[in-house]
Amino acid sequence: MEKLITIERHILELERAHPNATGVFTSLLYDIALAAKIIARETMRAGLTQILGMVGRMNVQGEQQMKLDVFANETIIRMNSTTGRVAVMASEEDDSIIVPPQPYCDIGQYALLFDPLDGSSNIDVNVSVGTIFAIYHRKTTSGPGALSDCLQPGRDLAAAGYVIYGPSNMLVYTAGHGVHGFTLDPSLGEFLPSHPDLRFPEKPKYYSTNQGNEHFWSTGVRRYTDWLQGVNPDEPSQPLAARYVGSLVADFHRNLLSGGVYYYSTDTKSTEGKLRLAYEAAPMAYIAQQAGGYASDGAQDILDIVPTDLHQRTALYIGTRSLVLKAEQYLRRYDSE
Ligand code: FDP
Repeated sequence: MEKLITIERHILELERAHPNATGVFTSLLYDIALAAKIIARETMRAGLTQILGMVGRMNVQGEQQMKLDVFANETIIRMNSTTGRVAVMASEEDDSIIVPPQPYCDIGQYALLFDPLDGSSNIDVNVSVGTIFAIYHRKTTSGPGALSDCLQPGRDLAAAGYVIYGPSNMLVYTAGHGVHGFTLDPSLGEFLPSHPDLRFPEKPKYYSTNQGNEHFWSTGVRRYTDWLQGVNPDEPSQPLAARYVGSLVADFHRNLLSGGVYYYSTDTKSTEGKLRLAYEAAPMAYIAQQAGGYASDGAQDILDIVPTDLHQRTALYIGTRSLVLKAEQYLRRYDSE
């Protein structure tokens, strides 16, 4: 009979496989899972709140209703500020690093980077959104955590994951031993294992991109898209179906389960790309790699890029390995004069 365990037990059991583990890392993942439950609860309420017309007004306690992305951001920060596990944090919502108060910022061993509510424009229309997180060992050896602890290449990640708030809420994470998916059982309030050892399927089904940007794309990106659609006369291929939610977490998750590629290229309108390297592209790239996939900026492995700025943007091609390698091939062939 399959054993029934919670995410906390699962993390603990993985930790037992590492004799030198102190338990700090396990607790940090547990803190994130708890923050995810709180955000999931609020996300579910958000739809209702809007129907009842309360957003932007006072709630029953006389407080202003908080926007969900702000709520998610504050929840994760509060959950991790005084545990003594995190030396420094960085969020999509904050310009600078977030340093926990003394003595916690001194004793913390990890840097936690996150996008509290990715794809947030979807929230107003009741479509899936997500949280992305990245955990690094701190590099600084004493004192409070610093910016340099957050500017590490994805290859050095200790763990990464995402939470998807959708028809059901799921937490998917990797700590370097495969990718594990958990589904929140609302009646128990626990994440239960539902998708052990996730891997991209061999045969992909989908491509996901904002094709409204086509006029701004390079020749390489257009030819690559033709190839994905099976209409490139120079290179016949099996056409893939297009699916685009406009929330990286949701698009990635679907492609992880069904096979496919998500891409947001650089173009004449945004020469840097759109997605953020440190807390969007890098953690998702690590998950992709652990699931047998690949992520590239079109020329190199996302995991090799060392960020120089917290909010640095990048192009991103991510998903089934062969599809991402093909993107690199097309960009090399058509765009690298
Ligand atoms: P959003 O701006 O809504 O937070 O993180 C950036 C992101 O969402 C991705 O999640 C999403 O895939 C992409 O941007 C959507 O961008 P477009 O609206 O330009 O397609």
